[in-house]
Amino acid sequence: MAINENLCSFFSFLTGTVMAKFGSIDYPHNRYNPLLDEWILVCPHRSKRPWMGKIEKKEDHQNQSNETAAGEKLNALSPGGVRANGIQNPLYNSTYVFDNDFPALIDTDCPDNLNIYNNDGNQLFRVQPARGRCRVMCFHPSSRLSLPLMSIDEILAVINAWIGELLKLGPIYRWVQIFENKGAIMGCSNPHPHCQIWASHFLPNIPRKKDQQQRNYFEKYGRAMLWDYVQKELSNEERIVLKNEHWLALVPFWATWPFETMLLPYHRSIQRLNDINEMEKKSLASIMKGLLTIYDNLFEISFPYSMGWHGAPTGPEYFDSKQPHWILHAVYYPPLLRSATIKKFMVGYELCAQSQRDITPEKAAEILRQQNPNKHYKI
Ligand code: H2U
Repeated sequence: MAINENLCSFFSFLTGTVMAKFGSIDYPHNRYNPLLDEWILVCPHRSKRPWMGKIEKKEDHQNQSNETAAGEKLNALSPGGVRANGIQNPLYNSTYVFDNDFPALIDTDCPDNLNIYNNDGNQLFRVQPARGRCRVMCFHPSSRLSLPLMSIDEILAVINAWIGELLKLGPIYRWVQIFENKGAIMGCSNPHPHCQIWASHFLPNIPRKKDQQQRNYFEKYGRAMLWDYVQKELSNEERIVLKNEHWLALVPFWATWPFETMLLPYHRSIQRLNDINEMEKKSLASIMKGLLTIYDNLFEISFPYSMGWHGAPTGPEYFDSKQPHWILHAVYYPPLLRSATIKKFMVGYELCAQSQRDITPEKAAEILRQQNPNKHYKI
């Protein structure tokens, strides 16, 4: 029964006006992601396939979302909450940032020469030290509020706290990854609204690739890749979900996840979060609220995703230098596909060969645009 309901609602989603308007690319094709130098296989006709696989429980999202009574109980991230190591949080009334009690990266004196695996200099067994610092940021004192349910000023406080962390960690670390895992389906371990910050002395794979690709483009054309990309998107608009005076939320041409979006500035070239002015911060808070409200309204759940900020790399040599090949952007990767209960799995062909998606980015953008960014389904 649940399977049929899900299929029916998804078919009606994709048929009618949406299908008629964007029915032109209805055959399999590969799309290029210039930021990562990768191809994505797009198979729109596959949206029609029956689903006999895993159906997530809708209540799972709700139980693990931060809006239930369960989430209200004092937990380790709440004001006054006692953390796993016995430390009690202060009674904070806005954002609160602390060093992760279980950090993946630490700044201890790991030896530079880790040659136990390749003491003959063999290139097939390379090891490098990995040092860094991990932080946790609580967005709000209430466990019941996710970002789209917060006020603009409360989201602004989160943006300011992100910038504060970047200003503190950026001069020291080569990369400062701010990311939010939302929902248990994305591996989030705590329902209190929060994100993490992992700062490392090395440039991780994805930013390293993005840095190289954008640099190559800049050297060839004398303009930032994402600047050119955004101007093209503005002239067409079919992948744009939301726009305000400074920011654009769109489903990238090369999106991999069904309702993946990218948030980026379009009025001027901005390299990093700490480059944005007060007006831009406020309009960023506003577009974040709108985009996340759209996400929640789509399946009427607290929408799960992993999001992260990507801006010009940092570190002692680079923090104060201009890196005009970069444009700041946030990426949102939600796992849900057909409904609140059907998840897209990146397995099989995706793991063994290449990322693949069914619904086209244009259809995904159209579906997201149909949601009201100004009214959350819960309010
Ligand atoms: P996630 O929900 O994305 O897993 O992030 C929660 C982080 O909070 C996680 O990295 C940390 C976990 O290590 N944490 C503490 O540092 N102390 C605690 O007492 C609970 C959770």
